[in-house]
Amino acid sequence: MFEKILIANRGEIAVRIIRACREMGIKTVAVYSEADRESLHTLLADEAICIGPAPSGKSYLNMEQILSATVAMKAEAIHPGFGFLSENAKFAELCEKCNITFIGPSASIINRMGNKSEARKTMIEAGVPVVPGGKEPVYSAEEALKLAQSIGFPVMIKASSGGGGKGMRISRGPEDFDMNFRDAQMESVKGFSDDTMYLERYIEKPRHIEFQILGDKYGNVVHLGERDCSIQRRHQKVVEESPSVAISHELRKKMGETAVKAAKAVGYENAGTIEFLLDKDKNFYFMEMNTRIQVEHPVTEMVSGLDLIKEQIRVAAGEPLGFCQEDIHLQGHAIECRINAENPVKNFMPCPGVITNVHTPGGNGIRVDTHIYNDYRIPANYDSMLMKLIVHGKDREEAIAKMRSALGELIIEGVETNLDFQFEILCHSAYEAGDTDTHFIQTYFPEYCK
Ligand code: MV4
Repeated sequence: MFEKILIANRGEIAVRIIRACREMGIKTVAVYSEADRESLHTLLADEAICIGPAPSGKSYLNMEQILSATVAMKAEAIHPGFGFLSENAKFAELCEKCNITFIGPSASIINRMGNKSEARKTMIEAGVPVVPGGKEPVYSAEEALKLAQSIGFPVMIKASSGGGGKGMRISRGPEDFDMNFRDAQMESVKGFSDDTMYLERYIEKPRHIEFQILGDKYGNVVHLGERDCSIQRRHQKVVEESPSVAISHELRKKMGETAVKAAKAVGYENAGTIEFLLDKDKNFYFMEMNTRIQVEHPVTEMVSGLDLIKEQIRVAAGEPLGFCQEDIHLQGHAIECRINAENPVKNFMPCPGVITNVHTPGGNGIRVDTHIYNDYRIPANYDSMLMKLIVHGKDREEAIAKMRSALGELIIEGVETNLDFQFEILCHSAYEAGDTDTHFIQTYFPEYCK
């Protein structure tokens, strides 16, 4: 096992990783920017090293600085968390070259799955269902229109390097195709310096269902069930839960086996997520693979009883998975609400500032993952997520009741948050009924979508 791990991240996930390491008897090194001297991860790690100024480009994204810090502090492995360098194939490759273990899949897998049209092609060849559409990428509006006509409208135009909805457009017919294709491609060139596009049939009001998978160095892969992350706002997840109300035991088995097949097709190692779109008729389609630990991993931990960060560290150190698919028993129902420093009535504008008072809920089945504390100053340089409130109940009804109770108890003062918005969602009859597709917020909270 590793003796010392460097955590190349900040905020609640850095704290989460430090705690897992400490429980495993592994020493921790935090890296921090000049804006994060007083951040909880900096204070909580065994050792901490400043890696540069506040802007992430000069600190948390600065590969040379992070690698130098790892060597200087004599850490054997880097946990990248999520965001920042977590899906940067070049960084994973540099780690490999420096003889530092990158806690995640290999650089070549990150590269292959980060290219969405290549991932799609890989899955087609592996016999994994994908959204009907083209197998090869397209580069010009003319060839794309021909393909769109053979797929049938409406179509989704997507950038191969896209993410977070960037470089993505719907085309409802040949009349609007040219403009949408050019817009999407321009956005992709601007954002990712890549003009590679691909087309899929547009699925109306799908659910976003993702399967957690875990693989070791010996070809063993298991899935840990699904998370329903359909409640999103501008491609940012707001509420996540497991299991999904839309998935029967039989469908879970089928989708889970498909997720494992997808992971095995690329020789996947470490924790990963297979994202599917689920349509109204319960057809499911591979959409993307995420090659990192995700923000919403705690909902899977709550229903599976596993610690995903510890599992990541164990498999990265070369240990085989200590269980097989039959050993995994998913129990009860978990929900996560993301609490952000933002103002829902001002278009969810981020609201950095000083936390003047925080009171966190607790009790049976309540988990709080956060890095905030009284008098903590939230820097304006990073994302606005302050806390993840996670609950676990025997069934969905109990989990909802626990989340309402926990949200009601939570106090965060000094900055605006989306706490009241989360409470409104959890109290909505459509949420209670499980009527939660990807248009949930637009449909039931149009006043927040202006
Ligand atoms: C789709 C789709 C419908 N049909 N693809 C959004 C972000 C990117 N990861 C993929 N996305 C979508 N792809 C086809 N062929 C609808 C979405 C989509 C969406 C997906 C998951 C969660 C929320 C969403 C919100 C709007 C659109």
